[in-house]
Amino acid sequence: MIRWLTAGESHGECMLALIEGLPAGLAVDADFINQELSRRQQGYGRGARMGIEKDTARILSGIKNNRTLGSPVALLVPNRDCSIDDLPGFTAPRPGHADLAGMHKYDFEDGRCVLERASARETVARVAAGALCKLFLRELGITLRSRTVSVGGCTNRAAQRKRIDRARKKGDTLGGIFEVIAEHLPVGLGSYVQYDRRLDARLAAALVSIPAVKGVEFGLGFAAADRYGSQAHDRIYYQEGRGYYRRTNNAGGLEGGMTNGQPLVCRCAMKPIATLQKPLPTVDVKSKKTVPASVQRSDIAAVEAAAVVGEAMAATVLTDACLERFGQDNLKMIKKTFRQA
Ligand code: EPS
Repeated sequence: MIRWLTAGESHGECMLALIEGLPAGLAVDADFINQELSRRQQGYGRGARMGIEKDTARILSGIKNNRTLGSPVALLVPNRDCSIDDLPGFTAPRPGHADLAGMHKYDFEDGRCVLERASARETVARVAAGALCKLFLRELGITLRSRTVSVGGCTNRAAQRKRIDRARKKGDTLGGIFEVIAEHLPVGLGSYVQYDRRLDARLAAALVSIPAVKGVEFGLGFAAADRYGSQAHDRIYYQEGRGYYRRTNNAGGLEGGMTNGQPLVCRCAMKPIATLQKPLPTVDVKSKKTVPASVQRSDIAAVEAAAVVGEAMAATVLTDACLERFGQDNLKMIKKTFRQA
């Protein structure tokens, strides 16, 4: 089992990931981790911060000569903008952000005390941790990719850009839908025997934890609810040499909370970014008067970046499920068990 946590404030010194449970003997490709961090920074509609940062990870522990030791791996990504103590506070919580509930919960008068940790900048650490998991999965031949399905309802790339430009002009923001696909998965990751072992439940929890993600579906997802069973389920075929196979993948690679050998297809709906340059009205927590919400530097849309975070989150869950099924201690043994399964 892997256990992992992140630490770091958006404008603090750094973002950190601490991952325990990766097997010994895994080659750690630092360039790959940095490529993943760079992918997270891309996308049309990102904010000015992405021009400031050049996210690069330092591996602080858990490796010797670039191979994992089985001990906890700590990854550190410095923040170039580390002005946390100099940034102004605010008392006008942004609708849709963590500000108001966070101020109430932790007894802060200043919304910045919430913003700093609630910021989607935290996903830097998730992508770093996810990159390590991807390296592990790659050893078993399992690959992950993603794509942006839509932004603000537009599926065409040119239309998405136009929509983002229009949102920027209006001081507004957009959300969208992204898809994460994992391929070459073995049959039987996860289990039907207990609710918390179902792989779809574990993936959904991981994906919906991404800031602004409000919905997750697998395969046909919500659309399956409108179909006859005969038109929703994937027929099973068998061929000598090939084994069992399907001609459709409406289930998105999961049946009974387990992988069925088909590509895993998860789709996530992301709400529009909560920081608007032309802010919504809110209530000032000091004066209790109606005021415009606090305006912060932010993204217009970040669906492309969220898709990379989605890959990382899915990679952590799939790594966990593989370790559960094929062993935990060292890569050599895991690969051997994997081949025999
Ligand atoms: C982000 C860093 C943040 C935001 C954005 C994502 O940096 P800053 O606040 O300094 O501009 O650009 O965060 C949000 C949109 C949010 O709502 O928290 C990043 O690294 O991804």
